[in-house]
Amino acid sequence: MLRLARLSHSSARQQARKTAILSVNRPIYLKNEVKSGNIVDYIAILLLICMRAPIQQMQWTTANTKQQETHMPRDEIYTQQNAGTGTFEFNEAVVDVFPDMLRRSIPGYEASIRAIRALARQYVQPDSHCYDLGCSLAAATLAMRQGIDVSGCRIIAIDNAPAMVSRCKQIIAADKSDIPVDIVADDVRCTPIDNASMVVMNYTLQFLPIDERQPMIGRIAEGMRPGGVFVLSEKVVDEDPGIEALLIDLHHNFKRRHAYSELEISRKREAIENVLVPESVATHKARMLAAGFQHVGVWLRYFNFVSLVAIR
Ligand code: GEK
Repeated sequence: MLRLARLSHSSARQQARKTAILSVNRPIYLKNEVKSGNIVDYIAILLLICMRAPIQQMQWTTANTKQQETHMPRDEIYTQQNAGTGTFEFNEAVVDVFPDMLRRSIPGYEASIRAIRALARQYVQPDSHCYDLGCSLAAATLAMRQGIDVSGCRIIAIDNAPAMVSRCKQIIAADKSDIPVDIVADDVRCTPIDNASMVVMNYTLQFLPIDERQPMIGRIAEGMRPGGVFVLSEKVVDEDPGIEALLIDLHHNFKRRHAYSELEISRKREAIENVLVPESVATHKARMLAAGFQHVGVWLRYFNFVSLVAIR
Protein backbone atom coordinates (compact mmCIF):
# COMPACT_ATOMS: atom_id res chain seq x y z
CA MET A 1 0.00 0.00 0.00
CA LEU A 2 2.76 2.34 1.12
CA ARG A 3 4.78 1.30 -1.96
CA LEU A 4 1.79 2.01 -4.22
CA ALA A 5 1.32 5.41 -2.66
CA ARG A 6 5.01 6.18 -3.16
CA LEU A 7 4.85 5.04 -6.78
CA SER A 8 1.86 7.17 -7.63
CA HIS A 9 3.44 10.11 -5.83
CA SER A 10 6.58 9.74 -7.90
CA SER A 11 4.66 9.39 -11.17
CA ALA A 12 2.65 12.52 -10.30
CA ARG A 13 5.97 14.26 -9.65
CA GLN A 14 7.28 13.09 -13.03
CA GLN A 15 4.10 14.31 -14.73
CA ALA A 16 4.44 17.59 -12.86
CA ARG A 17 8.02 17.96 -13.98
CA LYS A 18 7.04 17.21 -17.61
CA THR A 19 4.23 19.73 -17.52
CA ALA A 20 6.45 22.24 -15.76
CA ILE A 21 9.11 21.87 -18.42
CA LEU A 22 6.53 22.31 -21.17
CA SER A 23 5.16 25.37 -19.45
CA VAL A 24 8.58 27.01 -19.14
CA ASN A 25 9.12 26.63 -22.90
CA ARG A 26 5.66 26.63 -24.38
CA PRO A 27 2.99 28.08 -22.14
CA ILE A 28 0.42 27.66 -24.90
CA TYR A 29 0.66 23.86 -24.59
CA LEU A 30 0.00 24.06 -20.87
CA LYS A 31 -3.27 25.82 -21.65
CA ASN A 32 -4.35 22.96 -23.93
CA GLU A 33 -3.44 20.38 -21.33
CA VAL A 34 -5.58 22.12 -18.74
CA LYS A 35 -8.49 22.13 -21.16
CA SER A 36 -8.25 18.36 -21.43
CA GLY A 37 -9.52 18.24 -17.83
CA ASN A 38 -7.15 15.44 -16.82
CA ILE A 39 -6.89 15.41 -13.02
CA VAL A 40 -3.18 14.54 -13.24
CA ASP A 41 -2.64 17.80 -15.11
CA TYR A 42 -4.27 19.78 -12.31
CA ILE A 43 -2.11 18.04 -9.69
CA ALA A 44 0.87 18.62 -11.94
CA ILE A 45 0.13 22.34 -12.11
CA LEU A 46 -0.07 22.57 -8.33
CA LEU A 47 3.28 20.84 -7.99
CA LEU A 48 4.60 23.05 -10.77
CA ILE A 49 4.03 26.13 -8.64
CA CYS A 50 6.37 24.63 -6.01
CA MET A 51 8.92 23.41 -8.56
CA ARG A 52 8.99 26.31 -11.01
CA ALA A 53 11.78 28.26 -9.31
CA PRO A 54 14.44 25.50 -9.39
CA ILE A 55 13.56 24.64 -13.01
CA GLN A 56 13.92 28.24 -14.08
CA GLN A 57 17.36 28.35 -12.48
CA MET A 58 18.67 25.68 -14.89
CA GLN A 59 21.34 27.04 -17.22
CA TRP A 60 21.67 26.28 -20.92
CA THR A 61 24.60 23.90 -21.23
CA THR A 62 25.80 21.40 -23.78
CA ALA A 63 26.73 19.03 -20.98
CA ASN A 64 23.17 17.87 -20.46
CA THR A 65 20.70 17.48 -23.31
CA LYS A 66 17.66 17.33 -21.00
CA GLN A 67 18.67 20.64 -19.45
CA GLN A 68 19.13 22.14 -22.91
CA GLU A 69 15.57 21.21 -23.86
CA THR A 70 14.14 23.00 -20.83
CA HIS A 71 15.54 26.36 -21.91
CA MET A 72 15.24 26.34 -25.65
CA PRO A 73 13.03 29.00 -27.18
CA ARG A 74 11.17 27.33 -30.03
CA ASP A 75 12.18 27.82 -33.67
CA GLU A 76 9.14 29.37 -35.35
CA ILE A 77 11.00 31.45 -37.91
CA TYR A 78 9.28 29.87 -40.90
CA THR A 79 5.79 29.48 -39.48
CA GLN A 80 2.82 30.84 -41.42
CA GLN A 81 2.21 33.77 -39.10
CA ASN A 82 5.81 34.75 -38.86
CA ALA A 83 7.36 33.67 -42.13
CA GLY A 84 10.95 34.49 -42.81
CA THR A 85 11.56 35.88 -46.28
CA GLY A 86 14.65 35.97 -48.44
CA THR A 87 17.81 34.00 -47.93
CA PHE A 88 18.79 32.46 -44.62
CA GLU A 89 20.99 34.60 -42.36
CA PHE A 90 22.59 34.00 -38.97
CA ASN A 91 20.88 37.03 -37.45
CA GLU A 92 19.44 37.88 -34.02
CA ALA A 93 16.17 36.02 -34.68
CA VAL A 94 18.07 32.84 -35.59
CA VAL A 95 20.39 33.17 -32.59
CA ASP A 96 17.38 33.32 -30.24
CA VAL A 97 16.11 29.90 -31.36
CA PHE A 98 19.36 28.35 -32.55
CA PRO A 99 19.79 25.40 -30.13
CA ASP A 100 16.20 24.31 -30.83
CA MET A 101 16.72 24.76 -34.59
CA LEU A 102 19.83 22.55 -34.59
CA ARG A 103 18.26 19.86 -32.42
CA ARG A 104 15.13 19.65 -34.61
CA SER A 105 16.86 20.05 -37.98
CA ILE A 106 20.17 18.17 -37.88
CA PRO A 107 19.91 14.43 -37.31
CA GLY A 108 22.87 13.36 -35.19
CA TYR A 109 23.76 16.87 -34.02
CA GLU A 110 23.85 15.93 -30.32
CA ALA A 111 25.92 12.83 -31.06
CA SER A 112 28.46 15.00 -32.89
CA ILE A 113 28.83 17.23 -29.82
CA ARG A 114 29.27 14.23 -27.50
CA ALA A 115 31.95 12.80 -29.80
CA ILE A 116 33.82 16.12 -29.82
CA ARG A 117 34.02 15.96 -26.03
CA ALA A 118 35.35 12.38 -26.14
CA LEU A 119 37.84 13.16 -28.93
CA ALA A 120 39.12 16.21 -27.03
CA ARG A 121 39.88 13.98 -24.04
CA GLN A 122 41.75 11.54 -26.24
CA TYR A 123 43.57 13.78 -28.71
CA VAL A 124 44.21 17.24 -27.29
CA GLN A 125 47.91 17.61 -26.53
CA PRO A 126 49.46 19.70 -23.72
CA ASP A 127 50.28 23.35 -24.56
CA SER A 128 48.36 23.29 -27.83
CA HIS A 129 45.51 25.19 -29.48
CA CYS A 130 42.01 23.91 -30.23
CA TYR A 131 39.83 25.60 -32.84
CA ASP A 132 36.06 25.74 -33.23
CA LEU A 133 35.56 27.14 -36.74
CA GLY A 134 32.03 28.51 -37.15
CA CYS A 135 31.41 28.18 -33.43
CA SER A 136 27.85 29.66 -33.36
CA LEU A 137 26.80 29.40 -29.70
CA ALA A 138 29.89 27.48 -28.59
CA ALA A 139 28.39 23.99 -28.33
CA ALA A 140 31.59 22.39 -29.68
CA THR A 141 33.79 24.83 -27.75
CA LEU A 142 32.11 23.83 -24.48
CA ALA A 143 32.38 20.16 -25.40
CA MET A 144 36.13 20.56 -25.98
CA ARG A 145 36.48 22.56 -22.78
CA GLN A 146 34.79 19.74 -20.85
CA GLY A 147 36.82 17.03 -22.57
CA ILE A 148 40.35 18.49 -22.41
CA ASP A 149 42.38 16.65 -19.83
CA VAL A 150 45.85 18.22 -20.28
CA SER A 151 47.36 21.54 -19.25
CA GLY A 152 48.38 24.65 -21.16
CA CYS A 153 45.60 24.57 -23.81
CA ARG A 154 43.69 27.46 -25.33
CA ILE A 155 40.49 27.24 -27.39
CA ILE A 156 39.94 29.69 -30.22
CA ALA A 157 36.28 29.93 -31.30
CA ILE A 158 35.58 31.82 -34.51
CA ASP A 159 32.39 32.99 -36.17
CA ASN A 160 31.64 35.81 -38.60
CA ALA A 161 28.01 36.45 -37.58
CA PRO A 162 27.97 39.37 -35.09
CA ALA A 163 24.76 38.13 -33.41
CA MET A 164 26.30 34.69 -32.85
CA VAL A 165 29.54 36.14 -31.51
CA SER A 166 27.90 38.39 -28.94
CA ARG A 167 25.62 35.59 -27.61
CA CYS A 168 28.58 33.19 -27.67
CA LYS A 169 30.56 35.57 -25.45
CA GLN A 170 27.75 35.53 -22.87
CA ILE A 171 27.59 31.72 -22.91
CA ILE A 172 31.34 31.36 -22.42
CA ALA A 173 31.37 33.98 -19.66
CA ALA A 174 28.74 31.93 -17.78
CA ASP A 175 30.75 28.70 -18.10
CA LYS A 176 33.19 28.08 -15.29
CA SER A 177 36.46 26.54 -16.44
CA ASP A 178 40.19 27.24 -16.21
CA ILE A 179 40.71 26.60 -19.92
CA PRO A 180 40.92 29.96 -21.71
CA VAL A 181 38.64 30.59 -24.69
CA ASP A 182 39.15 33.40 -27.23
CA ILE A 183 35.98 34.22 -29.12
CA VAL A 184 36.95 35.83 -32.38
CA ALA A 185 34.62 37.66 -34.76
CA ASP A 186 36.23 36.74 -38.04
CA ASP A 187 35.88 34.84 -41.27
CA VAL A 188 37.31 31.35 -40.83
CA ARG A 189 38.99 31.78 -44.20
CA CYS A 190 41.24 34.49 -42.74
CA THR A 191 41.95 33.28 -39.21
CA PRO A 192 45.47 31.95 -38.65
CA ILE A 193 45.62 28.34 -37.44
CA ASP A 194 48.73 27.21 -35.60
CA ASN A 195 49.95 24.71 -33.00
CA ALA A 196 46.57 22.93 -33.19
CA SER A 197 45.97 19.47 -31.76
CA MET A 198 42.20 19.63 -32.38
CA VAL A 199 40.18 21.48 -35.01
CA VAL A 200 36.39 21.27 -35.28
CA MET A 201 34.29 22.41 -38.21
CA ASN A 202 30.86 21.30 -37.14
CA TYR A 203 28.46 22.05 -40.04
CA THR A 204 30.38 25.15 -41.21
CA LEU A 205 32.41 24.21 -44.31
CA GLN A 206 29.10 23.77 -46.17
CA PHE A 207 28.61 27.57 -46.03
CA LEU A 208 31.91 28.38 -47.77
CA PRO A 209 32.09 28.80 -51.56
CA ILE A 210 33.13 25.45 -53.03
CA ASP A 211 36.37 26.75 -54.57
CA GLU A 212 37.51 28.04 -51.16
CA ARG A 213 37.07 24.72 -49.36
CA GLN A 214 40.34 23.04 -50.42
CA PRO A 215 42.49 26.03 -49.37
CA MET A 216 40.58 26.10 -46.04
CA ILE A 217 41.22 22.40 -45.33
CA GLY A 218 44.84 22.86 -46.49
CA ARG A 219 45.37 25.68 -43.95
CA ILE A 220 43.84 23.53 -41.20
CA ALA A 221 46.19 20.63 -42.01
CA GLU A 222 49.20 22.96 -42.13
CA GLY A 223 48.39 24.46 -38.74
CA MET A 224 48.05 21.10 -36.99
CA ARG A 225 50.50 19.06 -34.96
CA PRO A 226 51.18 15.44 -35.98
CA GLY A 227 48.66 13.18 -34.26
CA GLY A 228 46.10 16.00 -33.98
CA VAL A 229 42.43 15.39 -34.76
CA PHE A 230 40.15 17.23 -37.18
CA VAL A 231 36.37 16.79 -36.95
CA LEU A 232 34.33 17.80 -40.00
CA SER A 233 30.54 17.51 -39.85
CA GLU A 234 28.49 18.34 -42.93
CA LYS A 235 25.22 17.91 -44.70
CA VAL A 236 26.11 15.76 -47.71
CA VAL A 237 24.67 14.85 -51.07
CA ASP A 238 24.58 11.28 -52.35
CA GLU A 239 26.03 10.51 -55.78
CA ASP A 240 23.09 8.18 -56.52
CA PRO A 241 20.07 10.42 -57.28
CA GLY A 242 17.65 7.70 -56.10
CA ILE A 243 19.39 7.45 -52.72
CA GLU A 244 19.65 11.25 -52.51
CA ALA A 245 15.86 11.56 -52.98
CA LEU A 246 15.31 8.89 -50.32
CA LEU A 247 17.65 10.64 -47.83
CA ILE A 248 15.95 14.01 -48.38
CA ASP A 249 12.62 12.33 -47.74
CA LEU A 250 13.90 10.72 -44.53
CA HIS A 251 15.30 14.07 -43.39
CA HIS A 252 11.97 15.81 -44.03
CA ASN A 253 10.24 13.08 -42.03
CA PHE A 254 12.71 13.72 -39.22
CA LYS A 255 11.69 17.40 -39.30
CA ARG A 256 7.98 16.51 -39.35
CA ARG A 257 8.52 14.27 -36.32
CA HIS A 258 10.11 17.30 -34.65
CA ALA A 259 6.94 19.30 -35.32
CA TYR A 260 8.01 21.37 -38.30
CA SER A 261 5.08 21.92 -40.69
CA GLU A 262 5.22 21.35 -44.47
CA LEU A 263 5.33 25.11 -44.92
CA GLU A 264 8.22 25.56 -42.53
CA ILE A 265 10.15 22.73 -44.20
CA SER A 266 9.68 24.11 -47.71
CA ARG A 267 10.37 27.74 -46.73
CA LYS A 268 13.59 26.80 -44.92
CA ARG A 269 14.63 24.68 -47.89
CA GLU A 270 14.18 27.61 -50.27
CA ALA A 271 15.89 30.09 -47.94
CA ILE A 272 18.98 27.91 -47.47
CA GLU A 273 19.25 26.58 -51.01
CA ASN A 274 22.15 28.67 -52.28
CA VAL A 275 23.59 29.38 -48.84
CA LEU A 276 24.36 25.80 -47.78
CA VAL A 277 25.94 23.81 -50.62
CA PRO A 278 26.47 20.13 -49.74
CA GLU A 279 29.04 17.84 -51.35
CA SER A 280 29.57 14.08 -51.35
CA VAL A 281 31.41 12.12 -48.67
CA ALA A 282 33.93 11.05 -51.32
CA THR A 283 34.72 14.70 -52.13
CA HIS A 284 35.30 15.52 -48.45
CA LYS A 285 37.53 12.47 -47.93
CA ALA A 286 39.59 13.19 -51.05
CA ARG A 287 40.02 16.82 -50.01
CA MET A 288 41.26 15.92 -46.52
CA LEU A 289 43.68 13.30 -47.82
CA ALA A 290 45.00 15.78 -50.42
CA ALA A 291 45.56 18.30 -47.63
CA GLY A 292 47.88 15.86 -45.83
CA PHE A 293 45.70 14.08 -43.25
CA GLN A 294 46.97 10.54 -42.63
CA HIS A 295 43.67 8.83 -41.80
CA VAL A 296 40.20 9.95 -42.79
CA GLY A 297 36.90 8.24 -42.05
CA VAL A 298 33.22 8.67 -41.37
CA TRP A 299 32.38 7.99 -37.74
CA LEU A 300 28.71 9.11 -37.85
CA ARG A 301 26.06 9.12 -40.53
CA TYR A 302 22.41 9.89 -39.97
CA PHE A 303 20.53 10.26 -43.28
CA ASN A 304 22.29 13.03 -45.25
CA PHE A 305 24.28 14.34 -42.27
CA VAL A 306 27.79 13.05 -41.77
CA SER A 307 30.64 13.55 -39.36
CA LEU A 308 34.16 12.70 -40.48
CA VAL A 309 37.27 12.42 -38.40
CA ALA A 310 40.80 12.90 -39.71
CA ILE A 311 44.17 12.40 -38.04
CA ARG A 312 47.10 14.60 -39.03
C1 GEK B 1 27.73 23.94 -33.58
N1 GEK B 1 29.46 24.67 -35.14
O1 GEK B 1 26.78 24.23 -32.85
N2 GEK B 1 33.46 32.40 -41.18
C2 GEK B 1 33.08 32.25 -39.89
N3 GEK B 1 31.91 31.69 -39.54
C3 GEK B 1 31.10 31.28 -40.52
C4 GEK B 1 31.42 31.41 -41.87
C5 GEK B 1 32.66 31.99 -42.20
N4 GEK B 1 33.06 32.15 -43.47
N5 GEK B 1 30.40 30.92 -42.62
C6 GEK B 1 29.45 30.50 -41.75
N6 GEK B 1 29.88 30.71 -40.49
C7 GEK B 1 28.14 24.97 -34.61
C8 GEK B 1 27.10 25.07 -35.68
S1 GEK B 1 26.25 26.62 -37.77
C9 GEK B 1 25.58 25.32 -38.66
C10 GEK B 1 27.55 25.83 -36.87
C11 GEK B 1 24.22 25.56 -39.17
C12 GEK B 1 29.17 30.38 -39.24
C13 GEK B 1 27.76 30.90 -39.14
O2 GEK B 1 27.72 32.24 -38.72
C14 GEK B 1 27.14 29.93 -38.15
O3 GEK B 1 27.22 30.41 -36.85
C15 GEK B 1 27.97 28.66 -38.33
O4 GEK B 1 29.06 28.99 -39.18
C16 GEK B 1 27.20 27.50 -38.94
O5 GEK B 1 28.37 22.88 -33.53
O6 GEK B 1 23.60 26.58 -38.86
O7 GEK B 1 23.75 24.64 -39.97
